[in-house]
Amino acid sequence: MSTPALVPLPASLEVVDAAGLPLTAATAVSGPDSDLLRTLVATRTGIAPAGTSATTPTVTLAVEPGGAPESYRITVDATTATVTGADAAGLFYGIHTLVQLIRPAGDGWEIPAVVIEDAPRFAYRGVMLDVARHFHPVATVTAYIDRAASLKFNHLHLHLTDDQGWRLQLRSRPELTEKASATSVGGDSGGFYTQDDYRKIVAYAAARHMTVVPEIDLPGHTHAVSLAYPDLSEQPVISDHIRETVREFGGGMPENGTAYDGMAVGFSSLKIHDEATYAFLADVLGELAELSPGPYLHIGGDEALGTDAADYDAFVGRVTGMVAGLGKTPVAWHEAGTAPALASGTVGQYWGYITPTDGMDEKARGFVRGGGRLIMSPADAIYLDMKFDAGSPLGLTWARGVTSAQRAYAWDPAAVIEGVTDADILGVEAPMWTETVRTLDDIDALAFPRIGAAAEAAWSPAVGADPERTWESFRARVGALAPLWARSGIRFTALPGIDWARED
Ligand code: TNX
Repeated sequence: MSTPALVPLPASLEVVDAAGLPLTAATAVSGPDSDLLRTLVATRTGIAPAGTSATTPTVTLAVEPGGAPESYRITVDATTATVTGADAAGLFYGIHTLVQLIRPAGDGWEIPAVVIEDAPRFAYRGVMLDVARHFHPVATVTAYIDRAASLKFNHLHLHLTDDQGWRLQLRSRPELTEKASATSVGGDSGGFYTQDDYRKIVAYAAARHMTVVPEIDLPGHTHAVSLAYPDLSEQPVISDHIRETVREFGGGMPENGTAYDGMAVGFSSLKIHDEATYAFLADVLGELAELSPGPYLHIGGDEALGTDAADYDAFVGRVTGMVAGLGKTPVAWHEAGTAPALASGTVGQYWGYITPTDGMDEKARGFVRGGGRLIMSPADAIYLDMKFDAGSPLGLTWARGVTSAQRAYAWDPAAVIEGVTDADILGVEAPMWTETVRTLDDIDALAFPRIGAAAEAAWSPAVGADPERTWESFRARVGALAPLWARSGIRFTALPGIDWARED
């Protein structure tokens, strides 16, 4: 009997040498989230299990408090499958594991006989979606939430603002979306979320045990602000990098007060010595904190290339303090780790390479020294917007060129930054920047299957702690998910090196 193929790999899986549970229209389902399981089984098999509890076989779902947060246990034999979560999230993840277990048997379907005990390695397991470079409507965001939640991700980081657009309507500053949301990269159309849209996203995520982490990128990546509030913005700093990007990718030179639809980074900055900037940020961050029930508020901080280093440090010190004052935990990209006055407990997001360059590791360690922890997003491993095929129009290549599924897999979060161990790591996040990404199909094509590697880095035992935590094992396991993904409408890319399963 072949070993069940699960992604992310569970903490423990025992295959029992016995008959599995037949899955038919007569199979009964009972307990909390029965409807979710029925829907997922119907998507996977075309059969909706509609038996009553008096009939066998039976799937029993339950929550029994006591275990680790988000943990669950599954036992399957010929008459009963039981999924027991330590909490509602644990049950939710157990249900998704059970669905991955479903396999064809004869003319029908079965769940193989197993015992699984599972719990996450890291508490924070994130995906990021850039809705600024290209605006993505609510339906795309909720579809991505479903995809990510099924792989046990529990945070959705929304990159809500950048040079190209401001995507969240604010009551205190309505001019932002009125004047700075109309376009996307390449002259594509823009858009923004109304407050109701944003609340809908937050609620949809929460119902799938995901917390939204909103980001307002500061003090750079703020060209859009100049369309609404020209007085708050410095003039663009035009560097060789900007000229090169314009040569390579087209688009005009950034000009304050005019929408920017190119792909250059690092030219914009808010005025750091003007108190009006902080009055603006008090409104923006205050309203964002009020709209966002989650504990985190991301203030960006990346690539402020035109900003003087001392000014930058002073700015992120002050702004992380403002966020802490709102009762939220600030999160910032790793550059902010240089700031001596960073609010204590600020979380850093590392986006350097798996072998750090240019002192990025030292910047990241600054957060740990400040009593905070790190989110690991190494660009050359799990930036989902890196090109998987030189010939595809999708994706970029700056993080060590065209990538592969194996490169996305072969790293461990605790082996990237010297001195940073599991205790210093809050979790792992896979960002999706959208300069080249316009649709859900584009998102799927880039994210799948590499998002599976990110899920495994975030959830599964460390590399070396389990004999199945290898590329050889992953390439077989992730390939076995192809029928589930196809039936779920996920337009994944059949990357080379993976044994893609077929089911006719
Ligand atoms: C770098 S990594 C950026 C983004 C770009 C991305 C494209 C980081 C924090 N900033 O502004 O969209 O590269 O891959």
